Amino acid sequence: MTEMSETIDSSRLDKARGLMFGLALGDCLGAPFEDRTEVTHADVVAAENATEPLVHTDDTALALVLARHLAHRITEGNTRAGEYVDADVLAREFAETWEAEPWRGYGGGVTRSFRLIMSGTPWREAIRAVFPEGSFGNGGAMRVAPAALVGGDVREVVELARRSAEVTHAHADALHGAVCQAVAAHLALRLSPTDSARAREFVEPLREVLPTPLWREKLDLVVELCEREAEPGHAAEVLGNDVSASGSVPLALSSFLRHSGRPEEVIRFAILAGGDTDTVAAMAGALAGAHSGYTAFSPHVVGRLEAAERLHRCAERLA
Ligand code: AR6
Ligand code: MG
Repeated sequence: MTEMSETIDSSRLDKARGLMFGLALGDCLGAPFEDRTEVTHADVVAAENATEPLVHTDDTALALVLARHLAHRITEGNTRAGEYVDADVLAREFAETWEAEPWRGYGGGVTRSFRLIMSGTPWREAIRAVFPEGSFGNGGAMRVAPAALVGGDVREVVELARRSAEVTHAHADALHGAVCQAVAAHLALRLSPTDSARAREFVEPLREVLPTPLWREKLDLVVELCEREAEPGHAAEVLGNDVSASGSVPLALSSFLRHSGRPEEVIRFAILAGGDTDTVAAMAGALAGAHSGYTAFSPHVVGRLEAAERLHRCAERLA
């Protein structure tokens, strides 16, 4: 191996680790602050500096399932991105993971779908039995970032995002949310850690894959808020901070773009914006880690993650 390819491989691995650890870190640090009001910067820093293990929620649990699924499908010899997701198997793996640890904070709708799947209902029927128009929750987007590690280009990443999300989230806005988050992760992986992301340029490719007035308006607002250096509370008022995909994915993107190059600040911004803090911070953290890499996080805080070993293994297999 030449010196150059060694450098490329080590930066690829650092970014893959950064994506996985950033997701888990945002989830774990954000979880205790969900729906709390009047949280300060000092509260979040105190949570970072504490010493107890960091316990994750459904966001990290299902991202690990997707990462393992993708790694397994590729190892089995599937060579086209369309084959990296076996929807029937993935739906079953998500449901089994819920059944093993139902206390991780799953949404009410997916809980009912997973119960139906475990009792033998095919996933397509199960999810329509719960919400006939499909769930518009952010569950497809919160776990999607590992897809960006295996999709070779935007088209493949879009396909993987949709296929991995639709087994639980069939509503068009949930799918748009997953596509937005996955393509943003793809772009963050390709951006040098020494360059900061420029909001207006960064969202251009996202506009191409999100051809609806709602999402294009959200992207315009993301750019405007970044350029005005809006505070987290104001960004949440404008973009939303709830459990819907359209009310949370843009806020995560905005957190990343506002502080790109400073991953701890990205996660703090997402948490200070309030609402569904674990999921917004998980999505923002995945983008920040994909951009800045694992080595940009404090060793103290990543060392406290409950799933640290599994996150390392998944990143190594997918990188
Ligand atoms: N009609 C009405 N309400 C809906 C609909 C719909 N079509 N879709 C979603 N909801 P869910 P998630 C509401 O259950 O997206 C966890 O804390 C409904 O109230 O599909 O996987 C995660 O960590 C439903 O219970 O779950 C995320 O933070 C809720 O949206 C968050 O929940 C969530 O949709 C979302 O998880
Ligand atoms: Mg959660």
